[in-house]
Amino acid sequence: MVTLFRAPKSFTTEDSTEISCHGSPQLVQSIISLAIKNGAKLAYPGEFTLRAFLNGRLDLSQAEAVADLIHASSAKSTEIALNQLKGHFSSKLKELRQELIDFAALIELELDFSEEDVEFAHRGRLKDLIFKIINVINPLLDSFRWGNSIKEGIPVAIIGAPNAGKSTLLNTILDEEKALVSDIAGTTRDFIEDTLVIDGIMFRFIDTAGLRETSDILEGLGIERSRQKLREAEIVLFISDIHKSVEETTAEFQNLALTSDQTGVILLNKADTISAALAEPKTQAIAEKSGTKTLLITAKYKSTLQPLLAYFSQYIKNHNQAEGTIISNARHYEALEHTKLSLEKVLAGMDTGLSSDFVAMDIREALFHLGTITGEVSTDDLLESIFSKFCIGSKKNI
Ligand SMILES: Nc1nc2c(ncn2[C@@H]2O[C@H](COP(=O)(O)OP(=O)(O)O)[C@@H](O)[C@H]2O)c(=O)[nH]1
Ligand SMILES: [Mg+2]
Repeated sequence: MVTLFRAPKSFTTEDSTEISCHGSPQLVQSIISLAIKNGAKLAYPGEFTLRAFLNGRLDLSQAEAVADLIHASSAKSTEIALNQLKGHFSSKLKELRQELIDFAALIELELDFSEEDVEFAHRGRLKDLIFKIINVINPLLDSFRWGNSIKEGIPVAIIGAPNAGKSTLLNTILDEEKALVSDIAGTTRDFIEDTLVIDGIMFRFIDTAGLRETSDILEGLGIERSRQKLREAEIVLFISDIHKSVEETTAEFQNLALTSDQTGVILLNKADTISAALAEPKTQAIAEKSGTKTLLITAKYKSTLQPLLAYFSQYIKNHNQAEGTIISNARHYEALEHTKLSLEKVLAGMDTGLSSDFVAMDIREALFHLGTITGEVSTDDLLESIFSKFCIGSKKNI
């Protein structure tokens, strides 16, 4: 079936057609070949969206949202991409940018009359505008850490001594025999990673090689990777045998030296091999001594992991509370940060009585960075790096 879209009422605003057919690759291939034989050419990655952008159908951040939507792996990342696609975020930025452009024009006008010492641009109002823009930028910058976690998946490292039950835990959480489990210490050498969506948010669970001193070179390399995964994680599940002493487990956990950005949970494993009368007071004691959430589990049995899964749900709830737009795009984050720095330079310049031409330069710089987000300012390199990531279309440079 062929659908015809007449310009400008199409995605790219150009005349276009879509062909719908049954999904067998062979069938699709022969239709494509037939089209090419009749003068069609293959689209480059992201070419349709690039055309939509160049023809003014979408701005750049909306075009990026299309790519995010294609790659979205959870309900929440879909929601963020859709919000960005709707353009509230970019229209707000465009509005502020326009106000700033108006001021820049006035200041530049002053430069033409520099002999006469006139002031067209009211400095107090310019300051107000800059504070207003910074107040819009700040919460966006703050939202990025969470936004990025939603997009890439929240990294959860499973850390602990050999044979603590890390691989068993991974397998039980995933409901899959993903990692090899054995009673031979040092079984897991490289890290193993898989994702699971909980309450609309993707988590990346990373099983690692057990931390210990070793003379085995391969195991040593694995342990080095464990430490790297530990540093990169947002949540660290520290798993330890319930038979270990309160002091030992607490000290090992504290040795991980988690940063203030990271959240740790202590999991005391192999509850099935000890009486509850012994295990429960011990769990209590470790929780108190470490000041960290501590759960008693039997990694082999999913039913014992309910409190852990509830913990993840609560973690999501706490982070989702923040209102407003969430940014998940590293490029936007960087551009906003640069905008803020330039605006702070404008403020500092005005406070120290810097001459108008320098103030104007800093405003131009802020306008540039702000403009790169929505694509009012763009270069071929930038467009290429964005649209080549669409991964749909023939693999050739734009
Ligand atoms: N009884 C019992 N054994 C467990 C439990 N979790 C793991 N194990 C055993 O402990 C050994 C080491 O487990 P593994 O997951 O490979 O530990 P890792 O080295 O930390 O990855 C294996 O023999 C597992 O069967 C548990 O909850 N209860
Ligand atoms: Mg293992």
